Amino acid sequence: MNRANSSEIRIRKKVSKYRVAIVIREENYFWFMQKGMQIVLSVLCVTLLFLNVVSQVTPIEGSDWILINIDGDVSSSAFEDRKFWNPHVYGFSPEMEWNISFDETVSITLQTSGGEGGHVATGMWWTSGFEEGIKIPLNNLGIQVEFDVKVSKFTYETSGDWLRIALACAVQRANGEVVYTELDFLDSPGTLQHEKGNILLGGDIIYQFGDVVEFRIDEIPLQEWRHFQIDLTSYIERAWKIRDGDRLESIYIVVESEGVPVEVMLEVDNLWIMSSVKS
Ligand SMILES: [Ca+2]
Repeated sequence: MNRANSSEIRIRKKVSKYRVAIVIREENYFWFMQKGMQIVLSVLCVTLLFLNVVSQVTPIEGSDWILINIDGDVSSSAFEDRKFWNPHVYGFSPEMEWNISFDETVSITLQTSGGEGGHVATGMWWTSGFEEGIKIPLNNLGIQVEFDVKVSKFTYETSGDWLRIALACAVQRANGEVVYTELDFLDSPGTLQHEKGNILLGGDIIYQFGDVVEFRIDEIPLQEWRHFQIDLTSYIERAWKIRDGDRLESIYIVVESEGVPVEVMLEVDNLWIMSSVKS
């Protein structure tokens, strides 16, 4: 058989005393190689996802964590809950519908029919949600955040649409400027391909521009409660390099979309913010 003209690749394998010849066609060989690569990549992705999830629920180094906020478990009257959780909407067209209600948990719904983008948000602001009623200096404190979330609806028209749900925080700097760090736990596919992010290059930044740095921390399934425990200081540090004079002014859950019909429903509970003096 002429080797050069052969479309077959011969692999010999020594098994014990016997020699076994496996003859496979080239196209099959490449098919096997491709499948093999797919399996290796899948295992890698699952492992990375597992490590990522585990890292979010591992207790954070530090002791004497002090609770910063009030009513994280939505246990007050609906009137009081609303005061502590500061629900609001920004942007969108007038025909959009949104609702944030309080009954043991926080329920958020958003329905848009196109037009302008915007966001709905609820969570803890220093003015009403923080126990001390002051912004928290970050230069010598670690901040961790815990919360439970269940998303029951997350629909958009096309995969190119821009829809995301995140835990976000605002930090005011010494010069008065406010910067935002967002940790997305559910994104539409289009969100993950933004030119101002590095997800396509294997990074975890969805968007970085101006006063926003947005990380991807998870992609949670629908209809299931998920618990998060997050070392927020490490993300703020990565995004902005914490400096003297930086003060935390809010931490909240936000649903953001831009200009297309979307429908979202989710519940949030047990949003607790804790601080600890850095050792
Ligand atoms: Ca509750």
